[in-house]
Amino acid sequence: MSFEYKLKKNCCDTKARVGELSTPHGKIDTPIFMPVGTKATVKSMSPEELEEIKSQIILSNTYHLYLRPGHELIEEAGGLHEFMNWEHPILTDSGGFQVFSLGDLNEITEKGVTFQSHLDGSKHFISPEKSIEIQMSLGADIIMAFDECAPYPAKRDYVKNSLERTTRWLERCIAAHTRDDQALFGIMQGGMYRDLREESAQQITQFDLPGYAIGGLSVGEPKEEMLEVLDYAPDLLPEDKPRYLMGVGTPFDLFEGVMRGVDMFDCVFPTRIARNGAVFTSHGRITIRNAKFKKDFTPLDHECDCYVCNNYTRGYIRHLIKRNEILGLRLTTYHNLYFLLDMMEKIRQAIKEDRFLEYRAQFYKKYGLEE
Ligand code: PRF
Ligand code: ZN
Repeated sequence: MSFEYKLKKNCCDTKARVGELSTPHGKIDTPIFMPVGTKATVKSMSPEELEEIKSQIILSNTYHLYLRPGHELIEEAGGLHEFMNWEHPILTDSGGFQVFSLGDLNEITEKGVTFQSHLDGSKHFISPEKSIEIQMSLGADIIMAFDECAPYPAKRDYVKNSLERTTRWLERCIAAHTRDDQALFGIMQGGMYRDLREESAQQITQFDLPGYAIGGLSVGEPKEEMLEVLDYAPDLLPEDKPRYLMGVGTPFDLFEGVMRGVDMFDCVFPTRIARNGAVFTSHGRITIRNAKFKKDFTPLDHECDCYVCNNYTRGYIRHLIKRNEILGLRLTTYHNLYFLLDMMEKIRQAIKEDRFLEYRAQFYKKYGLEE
């Protein structure tokens, strides 16, 4: 199977680039944002709606699907695409990060991680081999190596050990991975330490993989620290392979990541805030629960051309959200994802037409962001 990444155009004055990644379930235009469907569903969105807003690829989670309903069940259903009726590309995260952030961690050893389920306290063991086995059962187009993401802050020695273990685990992931219709991406770690990021990149790029991710960012560090790492981290990865910044996805982060050479992003942010009634608009984020929207019979964003903005008002959506009506969160989720995907489309177009910085400046000014 071909997992070709074609670099189509470099930005004239930043490290941004436009490319195309081919997978067995279709092509992905990069830079791309991947909506998160942790439990084999992007919360409240049907696959038809995801197509309507032009989602090209979605992300799902090994950790959650392994615990419930179980990867064997999904394999029996014909794999994740069949199970959830999504025929376009899917990426699964390895469970590495989720075990650390959600599970009650019992023990990390060279063999793997023992943890207790955040659902029922049951004990489990996930190793690099197990993560790959689960991800092969799920059958996503892109799967991730099982890594160890250091917390923030963490001492240099700790981070060094975890990045070196991540490399050894990557080697085991590669050995365990036998499906040639899946692309396995390696993950760079190294925390906020430049020399450790360099060491990690140097180690993981010794394996010729179809793509590489930057892990260990957006784990609680100040924004400036993340940007500092992003100033050099993407450059440590091959130019002719896609670069994926894991778990990052505010409008600001997307622009800043893209201009530093990142091609792929995922984040629960747009969908999570939507369920709390927070929505993106071209003039910044608003909280629709606010009393000032009670009799506002205009769309969520007057510049947005989505189904929600064409048919519903702020006042109505505020009422739905306040009354905990299901339709409320469906509409805010739909709009937020549309907004971000549309923004990424405009970013790709701007890079192609040599006006990325101009578009960024214009977006930031209206949205109320500082460059
Ligand atoms: N590793 C993995 N998944 C992740 C991360 C990571 O470091 C992050 C960090 N922001 C999000 N998701 N495997
Ligand atoms: Zn809209």
